[in-house]
Amino acid sequence: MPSRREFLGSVVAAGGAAVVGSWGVRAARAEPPPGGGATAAGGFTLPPLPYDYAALEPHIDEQTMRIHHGKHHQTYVDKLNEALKGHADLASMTVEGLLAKLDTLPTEIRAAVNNHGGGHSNHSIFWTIMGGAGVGGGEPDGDLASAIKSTFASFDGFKDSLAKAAMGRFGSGWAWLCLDGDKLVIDSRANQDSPLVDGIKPIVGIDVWEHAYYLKYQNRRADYVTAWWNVVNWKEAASRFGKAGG
Ligand code: MN3
Repeated sequence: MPSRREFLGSVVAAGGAAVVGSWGVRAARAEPPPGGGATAAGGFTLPPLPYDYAALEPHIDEQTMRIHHGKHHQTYVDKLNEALKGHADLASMTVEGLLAKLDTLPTEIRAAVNNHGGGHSNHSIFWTIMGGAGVGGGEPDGDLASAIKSTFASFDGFKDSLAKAAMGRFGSGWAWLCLDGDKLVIDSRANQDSPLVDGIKPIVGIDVWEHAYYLKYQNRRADYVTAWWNVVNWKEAASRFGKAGG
């Protein structure tokens, strides 16, 4: 049994084996049907949370985590699977692969993959780049720290830039630190739009949909953003940065 962290980001389809890709989330191939051929559609599953629902307390409350992971993220997974019914070739791809070729997908499923595939990918990243006491908070070190410093002048400068993007996102969306080519950038998008659609690789990011904070913070998004820095898992962020080629 792999550790929870190793297991994270892998997705197991019924009858399939866990597959861990460098970019995380993929639908494992189910056993081919007798006679071979197409794999079953609907292989995306909710990745387990790599910590307890209460682990991010007091910064992110247990009830929010239960609903956010168990209901909201599950719904993105379910609707992604539903959209891919009848598209077994696409259902066997990784969600990152689907997002990367969004503009070539059949027009009738493009919006659903953008919304629900984006939601699945964004949240799968989000759970991994947070952690509770002893894991979350502090500052990065190593190559990621150097890159942040050279891009934003200082860690505080970076925090200000990301927080501004998070606060400036009108309505629902995300603010990310991403790798665009070999450059770190701040990227903010509406709804569940993923930077991966443009070939930009998310490193760490904050969900600013109200469902991410409303129970505890109500309309006080700024308080949630401030608290979120206490749960950022910089070790995981550094790992993502390395895998992204940073
Ligand atoms: Mn969310």
